[in-house]
This record gives sequence, structure tokens and C-alpha cells, in this order.
Amino acid sequence: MAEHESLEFGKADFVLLDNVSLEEFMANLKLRFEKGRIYSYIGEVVVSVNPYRAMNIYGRDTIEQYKGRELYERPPHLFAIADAAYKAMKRRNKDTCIVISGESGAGKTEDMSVTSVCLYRVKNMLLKSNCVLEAFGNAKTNRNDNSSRFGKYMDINFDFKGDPIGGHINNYLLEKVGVKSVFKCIFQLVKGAPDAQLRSLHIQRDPTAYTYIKVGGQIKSSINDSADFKAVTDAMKVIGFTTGEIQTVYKILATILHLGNLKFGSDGDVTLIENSKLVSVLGDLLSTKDENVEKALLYRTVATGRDVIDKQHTHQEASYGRDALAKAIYERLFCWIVGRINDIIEVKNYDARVHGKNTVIGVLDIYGFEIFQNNSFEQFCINYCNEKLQQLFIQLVLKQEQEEYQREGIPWKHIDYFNNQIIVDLVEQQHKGIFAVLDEACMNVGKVTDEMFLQALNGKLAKHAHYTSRKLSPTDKNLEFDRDFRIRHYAGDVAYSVVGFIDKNKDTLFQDFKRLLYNSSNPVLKAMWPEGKLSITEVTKRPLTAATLFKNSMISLVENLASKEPYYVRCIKPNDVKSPLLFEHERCKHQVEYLGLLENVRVRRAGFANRQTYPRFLQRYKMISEFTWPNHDLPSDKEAVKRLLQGCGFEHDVAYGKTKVFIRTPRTIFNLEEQRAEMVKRIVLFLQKVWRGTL
Ligand code: AOV
Ligand code: MG
Repeated sequence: MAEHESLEFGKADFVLLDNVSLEEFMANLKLRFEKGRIYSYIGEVVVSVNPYRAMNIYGRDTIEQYKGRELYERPPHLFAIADAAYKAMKRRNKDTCIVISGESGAGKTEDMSVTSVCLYRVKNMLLKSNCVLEAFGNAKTNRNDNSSRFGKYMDINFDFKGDPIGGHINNYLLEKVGVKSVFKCIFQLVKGAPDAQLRSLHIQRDPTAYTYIKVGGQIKSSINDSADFKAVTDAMKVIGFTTGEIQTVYKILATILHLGNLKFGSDGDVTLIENSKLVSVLGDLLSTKDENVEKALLYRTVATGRDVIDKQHTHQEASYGRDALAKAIYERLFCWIVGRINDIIEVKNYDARVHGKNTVIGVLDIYGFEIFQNNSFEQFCINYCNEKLQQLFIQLVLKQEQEEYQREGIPWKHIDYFNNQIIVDLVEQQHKGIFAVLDEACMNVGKVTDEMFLQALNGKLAKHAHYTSRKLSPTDKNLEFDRDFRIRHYAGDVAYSVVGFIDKNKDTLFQDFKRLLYNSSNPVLKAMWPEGKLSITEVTKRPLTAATLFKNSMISLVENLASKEPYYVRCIKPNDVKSPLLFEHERCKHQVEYLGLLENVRVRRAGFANRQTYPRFLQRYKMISEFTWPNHDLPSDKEAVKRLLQGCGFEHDVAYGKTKVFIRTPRTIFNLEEQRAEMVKRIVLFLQKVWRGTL
């Protein structure tokens, strides 16, 4: 418990609630939010409520106040959790991780930045990489003006002294340009780049001139666009991108904008590009011949037996190809940026034989659970990812607790949770899961439609408690459309439209585009598309589907996190209108429920509300017992703690582990705290009298 906060701010640790009920939990959460206390604990889990205003609690001096302290010694803060993860890593030479979860807009990315500042210490490079990744991976959505459209897991490596020596980023990109959202970097370019640079990219300073921006729908006007543009460009320079690389990055963004404006028409059976001027712009930006661009947009090369022929696209195929190209080059650009950053920040020349083992703190900030008006394949993947993380939380928080009791030799009673494994299985199970059904549909030769996929789902999942669709529940008013299916997620019901599932899962890009990009005379661009080297007659294996790739990456992410000692930050979004003052009771209650926070408190308490090592305990409370003040002469600190607690009549409320004393009810801690405060007051009075000479 945090001693530096008075009760006027509520209970700093929910474990100290008098009764564990939803009402008390909510009342405490609200009180703390209103008093500007955005962080609280459940044991070692941080509960964080988005303040939607600048808080003056992240300065260097604050970091210093948390360094080396125990959690309960200071008011709850992310710095304390970062420090705890750091200390655990150092003390036990064990990898740890900080998992930040919560729905879209709850404050994960902000909390990740705050935590990172504290962990990186001197590593400017890692901070700059955040700035670049946000520009290329974040976009405005209905839920969040700065929404992460990619998941980020970052390892920070520390040497044996505990100094950061490098890192590695894994990214999980899903949303692609021109789909639903427009990435920040695109606005920064159009609104913020210098005139000369825009001219060289043939871009106008008018976002509304670009179809993809208009389709993305969220024209975001920021007064800072030019400062942001400069900051991102400078960050790329600092990280070590060459001038040529930075130019290529912006050429690719410009290419995407121009692609979006390409219009196809037809003349009889022949598909044409209506605004052919753009073809030479694209040729210039991609450093390739105009005719190659035109050909790749209008034809695909197919091998029929030994012959190779150019087959003309239909109008529809050409449009599909154009959009697929825009998405693919954005995705490739993003992955390339992450790869470049990794080249630069990765640990080099570290010899474990000389320097000892290097250990890692992983930090995870991923896209939060989201429900839009229209939810598609991307939301489905995002929400599945959140199910996986919730499952991990359930397992690890319980496991960690169990392990501690075992390690310390304390008996343990099992506590039940709502287990969302059933929803995880619904999505990822082999053969029967939604991903498997989708993959099967995509494997079929011939034209499989999204509707056929939905039929297959209905066939396989009709009886599943967490799955339904319009066909299965015709009278359900919340299922408006024939093409929707609905999942009962741990965090709420979401209806997904199947439209686009098949295409997005196949994620095909005509080989002609890959060859076009590979044959560019721009070496940076060429290097991004190595598979363009393959000629049409070389057999290519069917690539893994988007769903399979995503599932595999989530499974390995979760395995990785589970192998480390986890620290959790559970973020809560206080309202849907981004207001700094509003605590929408129902919205918050819903989150507290689905995050399982109350169960978290119960598990923590059913066991023991508080635990401290014997020396720590004595340091804090020794003044309340004649046996321990000022020093004890018992054979061990453990014996001294026993003697002290017996003296206070608390021996029935505690258990003695090997290294720690476990205290069951918070009242005992309060009581000890009160006695301590009383003694401290007496000692101060005594000293004052001594000073005044009145004694
Ligand atoms: P998210 O990461 O959880 O959503 P963000 O971290 O982007 O959410 O937070 C959303 C917005 O809330 C930010 O842009 C800030 O304006 C505000 N905010 C959040 N935390 C703080 C804080 N500690 N102090 C001040 N303002 C804050 V998503 O990426 O959409 O899931 O996919
Ligand atoms: Mg985010």
C-alpha cells in the first residue's frame, strides 16, 4: 500500500477495500479519478484510467523518486511497475515483461511511452524509433485520434550491470492504407512537408485531392503537421536512415496517394488508364519506365503450359490490383522501417562469456479491443488478439500467485475465473475454428464468395454459445445484416460483416507488381521486394493466408510473454467523448467487469492481501514492538517478525513463508500502519521536547 497518499484519495490498492464488491471498487476508482489519481494497484497490477489531459507526473524528478523503492512506498505509478520489472530482472537475472492492455483509446500507447522513458534511461535511439513508428503505424479512428493500427512488442536488452544496450521490435501490422484509416505520416507529408519536397513528389498540399484520404474519411487537421513532419524526418536521420532511404520512404507515400487517384476506363474490351499522366508520375517515383508501370497495372503475365502470355485485366481486376498494390507497398514499407530500426538498435558485440548474461524486459502495446459501426476482418483479428491477451492474464496472474505460495510453502485454495478460452478456441481451433473455416474457403479453387464462407461458418458453429448470425437468430434485432456474424467476446458482442474476408485473407498481390518493384533502379525500393526476382515460370508456393500468419504470430507472442515474468497495466477508458472530467459509470463498470479486475482483487486477497520480505517488514514496523525496537536479538528476522506479530495479536491473520510474511486481511496492515503512525508521532514529540530542552 502506498503510504504517501492519505485516504482522501481513496485506497491506492484495491486489495485494501473493506468489501470486495463492484460498488466499492467503482466508488474507489471514481474517487481516485476525480482526485487526479489515475493510477492504482491491485497488488502488482497497475490499473490506469486515461485522464485525457496533461498530467504533471512524468518528470525526471518523479522517476528518481521511484528508483529502487518498493511498490507500496510511493503513490501508484507506472514508474513503480517499470522499476519493479527492472529490479526483478536484475535481482533474479530473469527476463520480465510489461503487458499493457485495455480497449481502444484507454491509454495503452501513452502508458507504453511513459514506461519506456523510465526504462531506456539514456537510449535516445529507442525513443526516436517510437516517434517514427507512431507516424507510420497510427491513424485517427472513431475511437481514438491516435489509434495504433499495429501491435508492437519491444524487447529491451540490458547488460549484466543493468544498463540498456539495445533492443528489438516485433510488429503486428494489420490495417493497411486506404482501408479505413489514414496513417499519420500521410497527413504529415501532405500538410507538413516543405513546398519543394512536395513538388518533387508531384503532391498538392490538399488532402482532399487524394481519394485514399477521402475514403479513409477522417481528414485530420493538426496545427503541428509541419513540426511533426520535421520531427519524424529528423528522428529517421538520428536513428541512422540515409538520405536516400528517407527520400524513398516519402516517394513510396507519394506513390500510394497517386495510385489511389488512378482511374480505369474501357474502350470496348480494352481496359485503359484514364488519367495516364499519373503513369509517368509513378514511373518517376518508382524509378522505373512508364511503360512498365502501365503494363503492370493493366496486364498480368500467366504461364499456360510452356507459353507465357500477357492477359489483360478487366476493369474490376485492374482496380483490385491497384488497391492491393497500394496496401502491399505500405505494408512492406512499414516492415522495412521496423527492420532498419532493428538493424540499428540490436545488441552488437555482446559476448556473454565476458559480460555475463544479458537480460530482457519486453514491453507490449497492441491495438485495443474495438467495435466500430462496421467491423471487418481487421477488427476480427484485433479482437482475437485481445482475447489471447486476456487469456494470458487469466493464466499468468493466477499462475504467478500460485507459484509464489508454492515457493514460500504456503497452502493455496483455487479461485474460479470466467475463462475466455472458449472464445479463443472458437477463433483459432484447428479444423473447426473461424480461421480454419476461412482458410478452407480460400483454398477452394473456383470462385468462393464471402457468403459461402458465412454459410460454412453457420454450418460448423451453429451450436456454439459465443457465435451467432442472422441466419441462426433471425429475430435478433441487433443483427441487422444478412452478411453479419456475431461473436460474444469477453469484452462485449461484436457483429462482423463477412464482406472482404476472403480477399483480405488471401491477400494476393499480382506477381507482376513484385517484378515491377524489384526491377526499380532505386536500390532501396528494389531491396524491399526480393521475391520479384522470380520469373513467371518458377514455381511459387501458395503463401500462408493472413489469418494463419496472424494466428501464428499471436501464438508465438503469447508463448514469448508467458516465458517471462509479467507485469500488467490494465487501462480503462473513462468516457467516449475524450473528456478529462467525465467518469461514465456504466462504461467504466463494464471494463472493470470484463477485465476481470474484481476477480483479480479476490485472488489476491483470498490468498493474502499483502506480503513483504522479513527485513522490509521489520524496517517499517519495528518501532511498534519492544522486542524489535531499536534492534532485535532474535536468531533471525523471521523470528523477530513472528514475535512482533504475536505481540500485536495478529498471528492468526498471517502466514510465514520462507522469505516473506503474508498478511491475509488489509485491516491488519491498517492496524500496523496506525500503530506505526502513533509511534512516529510520539517519537517526533519526544525529539521536539529534547530540542526545546523541556525534557
Ligand atoms: P490506446 O493506445 O489505448 O488506444 P492512447 O494511448 O493512444 O490509447 O490514448 C488515447 C488518447 O488519450 C491519447 O492520444 C491522449 O490524448 C490521451 N491519453 C491517454 N493516456 C494519457 C495520459 N497518461 N496523459 C494524458 N493523456 C493521455 V488503440 O492504440 O486505439 O488501442 O488501437
Ligand atoms: Mg495505442
